[in-house]
Formats: sequence, structure tokens, C-alpha cells
Amino acid sequence: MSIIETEITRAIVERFYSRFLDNVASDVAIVGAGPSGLTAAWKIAERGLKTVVFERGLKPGGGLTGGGMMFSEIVIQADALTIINELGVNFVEQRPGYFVADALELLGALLVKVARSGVKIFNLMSVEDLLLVDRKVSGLVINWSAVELAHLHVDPLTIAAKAVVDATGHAAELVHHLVRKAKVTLPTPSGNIEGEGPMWAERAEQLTVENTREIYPGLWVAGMAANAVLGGPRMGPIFGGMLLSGQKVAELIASKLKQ
Ligand code: 48F
Repeated sequence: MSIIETEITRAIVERFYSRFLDNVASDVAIVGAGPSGLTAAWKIAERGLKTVVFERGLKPGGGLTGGGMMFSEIVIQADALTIINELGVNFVEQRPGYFVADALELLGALLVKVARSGVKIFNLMSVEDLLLVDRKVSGLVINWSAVELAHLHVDPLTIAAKAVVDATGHAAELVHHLVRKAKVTLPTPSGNIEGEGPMWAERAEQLTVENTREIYPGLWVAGMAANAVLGGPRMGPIFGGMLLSGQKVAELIASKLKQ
């Protein structure tokens, strides 16, 4: 068979657009393909809910990819080893209680789980706003990351979702959009975004999971975004809390949507 360049073009464009159209309305839309967003996508789709991920960057992984200060190893605590084992990722107990895994192997394993559970990650697409209907977050407003980076005046498109997850990391971008534009009061001590605190790994790991919740009707926070909104500290390159937060948000959303 000869290879015809224009057939390559047709194949890519046709498949991309059919998958994009298929995801214009989903059960769950996750923003951010870092460790919490990827774990959430895998665990939500595994529960039979139609799930889609939007990621601003060229490559998924968020803060996982760089390990600790570019040493591409990450620490996982014992609580999260069940998830590591489900992913089939190798780890060693480098020091008593400190399990170390290769950051890129963990990322690769998460991506395989997400893809095999039927979830499409739309990379290079940024979420610039929320769809808010009758005081419920009902979807996302998206645009090409290249448009955002070049500050081009191009109107976005909208997708619908019954549940939206802010897994945008330290920036908690979706909650910021909600507060800034809709002037909502959040169920936090100040009624506003608390902002994350300085490093305290032990407390932060615990709080990341505790803080994972529905923060406004239709909008859940997971991973570092949960701590950024509710005032938890940062934790650096220990990742068990991110995986456990992704797992928790999956359980919360599944029980809410299946009610
Ligand atoms: O920052 P990130 O890895 O978030 P996470 O899942 O994990 C946090 C850890 O990596 C680390 C940490 C240690 O344990 O504290 O920081 O909470 O991934 C967030 C992803 O969201 C994307 C961003 O490019 C990154 O890949 N993102 C952020 N804002 C948007 C977005 C947006 N508006 N639209 C699309 N993607």
C-alpha cells in the first residue's frame, strides 16, 4: 500500500473530531492532567461514568513529571501503595516508610490506565471559564492553549458536564474563575479562597485528601487545588496524597451522580 500524505491528514482530523464531538457532553469533565486529575479520570471512568480531561500543556503529568527539583523520583507513603500496586509501578522502600518510584514510570502507568478506560485527554486545550447555569457549574469554556498564549481575540467553545473537577494544581484556576466572575461565597472559613500555606508535608498530605470535596454545586476540588482553596500547606515531591485525592473525588462524584 502506498502512503498518501492527504490520507494521513484525513485520518487524523476525522478521528480527532469524532472524539471531540463525542465529548461535548460528558458526565464528568476534569481540568488538569496532573497526578490527581489522571487518577480521578481513571477511577471515575472505571465506575462507568463518561469522563473527559482537558490539559493546557503539550504533555500531561503536571508536577509529577519533574520529580523533586528535577530528580525524577518521587516519594509515596504506605497509604497509597494499593494504588501504586494497581498501576503495576515498581517501587523500593528506600528508607523505612519512604517508598520511592520513578516519576515517569508512574506517569506512564497512569496514562495507560486513563486511555484504556476510554477517556480522551485533550491536551493543548485550556479551560478559560466555567459554564454556570442556575447557580450550578454545568460545564467548561475551552480554547486552544496556543490562542491563550498568543493572547489572540478568539471566542471559546463550551462543553457540558454534570460534574467538573478542578485539578489544576496550586493555581486552583476554576475556583478562581468562579469567585472572580460569579462572586460566590465558598464554604471556607473566610468564604473566599484561603490560599495555600508554606511547606508542611505531613499535614499537607493528610489535608489534600480531607479537603477534596464538592466546593460549589457541580464543582469538585482535588489534589493541590483542594489545599489551595481550603488553606492547606504544600507538600513537595511526595505524591501519595495526590493519588488518594484523585481516588476520593472519584468516589464522591460516583456516589453523587449515581444517586
Ligand atoms: O500541578 P499538577 O501536577 O496538579 P495536582 O494533580 O498535583 C500537584 C503536584 O504535581 C505537585 C505537588 C506535590 O505533591 O504539590 O505540585 O494537584 O497538575 C495540574 C495540571 O493542570 C493543568 C496544568 O497544565 C497541569 O498539567 N492546568 C492548569 N490550569 C489549567 C490546566 C487550565 N485552565 N486548563 C487546562 N489545564
